[in-house]
Amino acid sequence: MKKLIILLMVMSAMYSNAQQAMTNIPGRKTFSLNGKWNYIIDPYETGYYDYRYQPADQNPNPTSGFFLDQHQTDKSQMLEYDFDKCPTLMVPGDWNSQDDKLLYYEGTIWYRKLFTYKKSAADNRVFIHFGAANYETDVYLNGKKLGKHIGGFTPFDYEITSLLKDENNSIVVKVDNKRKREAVPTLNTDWWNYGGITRDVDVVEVPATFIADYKIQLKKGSSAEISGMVKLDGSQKSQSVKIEIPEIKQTATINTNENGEANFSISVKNLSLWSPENPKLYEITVTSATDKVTERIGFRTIETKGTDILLNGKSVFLRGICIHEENAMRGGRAYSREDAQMLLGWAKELNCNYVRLAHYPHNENMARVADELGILVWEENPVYWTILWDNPETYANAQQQLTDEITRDKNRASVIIWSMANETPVSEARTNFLRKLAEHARGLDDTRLISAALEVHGNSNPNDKVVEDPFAEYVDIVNFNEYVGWYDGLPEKCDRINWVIKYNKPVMISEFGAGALQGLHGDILTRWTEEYQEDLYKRTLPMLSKIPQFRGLTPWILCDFRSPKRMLTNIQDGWNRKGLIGQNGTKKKAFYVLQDFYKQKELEYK
Ligand code: GCB
Repeated sequence: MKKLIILLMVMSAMYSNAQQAMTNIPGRKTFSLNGKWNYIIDPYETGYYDYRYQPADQNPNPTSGFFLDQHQTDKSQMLEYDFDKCPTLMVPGDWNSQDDKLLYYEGTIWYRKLFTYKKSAADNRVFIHFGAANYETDVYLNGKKLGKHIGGFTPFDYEITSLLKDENNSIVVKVDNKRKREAVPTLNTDWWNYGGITRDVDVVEVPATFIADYKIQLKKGSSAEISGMVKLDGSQKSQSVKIEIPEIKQTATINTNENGEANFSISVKNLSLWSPENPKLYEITVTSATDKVTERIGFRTIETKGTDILLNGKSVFLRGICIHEENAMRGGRAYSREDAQMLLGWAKELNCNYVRLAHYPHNENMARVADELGILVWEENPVYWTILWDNPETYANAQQQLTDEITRDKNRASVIIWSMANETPVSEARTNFLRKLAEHARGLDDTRLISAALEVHGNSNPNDKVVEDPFAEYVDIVNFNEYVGWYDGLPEKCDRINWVIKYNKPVMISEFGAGALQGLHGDILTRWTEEYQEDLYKRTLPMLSKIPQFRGLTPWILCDFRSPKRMLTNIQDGWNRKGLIGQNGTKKKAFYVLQDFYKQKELEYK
């Protein structure tokens, strides 16, 4: 027992020595550190380990280590690095797409940026906030370690109030994207392992006691009561806090306890509910004696009843598409509002009311733009394929990433589903792992639905497709991936399939698809042609429509995306070609098949 407690303490220190990132960065006073950062490629981690392989930053008075950002002070001094002379990488941005020699790089790169920041009030506090960096990140300010963060897709921040100098601050960040067996995701994925500081970096200034977090959503099962919590951080924890929705003239005033926390509830009448047809957002202000934040939040209910999905009490069909966090035309990670507008704009053009953000938490702009455009969202934890189910550290890491994702996006009306995992092989250890994650997610947020992308199996009848998985008991919506006509026979096989799905729950298809090189034409039996892909879509949609509980789908995938597993010369060339849109932004024929199907579904569910 004692051992277990120590292990849990060590693990929580590993994954959370960055404190819980504060919520609503766009609503704060920020100073952007985006732009050019000097960098050193360090495959042997010479800037970190000495020649006895001892980490320099574990020495209380380190004399070496790139994080010290030293400069030669006299001509005889021996110093083997100099950030001032180094080339630069743009932040945010993966390193792979910025320099040809980094395309396949997996290892450590050191980033350094100099900045001057003056606080606007003496007792204010200052943090440095990272939207994400992939995968392990060590952060240092003025030679002092702020902490280590593990996980490539979630935000983290560190307080820098006491380390900040009046000018010439040096922030050094060591980012290591080496894949590891015990990591989340693990070694094997069908997407590019983009490394680097992939999202925004901001200096954030807040009052000495500030509003660190809040949840403001309709209470589960109600469209007449908004409820949630507020959390303050700082020495003045007990304060009176006001939550206001000026447009409907509603206010709640609450007192935070000695931990800085309080729950609240506001009765509301005639709220205009958020939906794809009416993406209404209300301006909300949270005001304490010392701080004030504003944010636009929408309110909607989402639940399942039997085999139906009810949005604001009305049955919906989720017309979706899978999306990777990638801008195909740049061939790199997507990160900006413009990227989100482009990707979600294409989804809109496809007549989607829903997207699956695969296979990890995407940048914050996605859910914010989805809120504005009226697109429902599935967010996913990077528990993909063959995670180490028995390893407690792997579980702790997965749970931390899920926590951070939920913490960041819990006020987004667009987000309706937390997905635990993708295509994981059934075993007792895996099901326990996913069940624990699902319970954890429900504990943090009981207002949304839980799902996972499951798999399909056969039985003695060659035309039967069976969905049966012990984890299906724990989800609200049964989702599965199927590739009939691509990995499993030819598209004509779709015409013969019988579905065996016993769950009395809504069923959605989280993936199906076929590879096609945009612009390659031929007959419907020729692989990689647009016609093959188009035919597969034409046959798959009626096949899926035979499932009585069919309530939505997210075909694989909106755009072609880079994958080191896809190396067929002159066809794939390092890209997974299952996109409905090619690498240059041109739509393939199947795009229009799905667009028509969604038009009909929209009318059917009006
Ligand atoms: C899948 C995976 C997805 C792959 C896709 C494919 O089942 O979930 O990550 O990219 O198949 O293209 O094979």
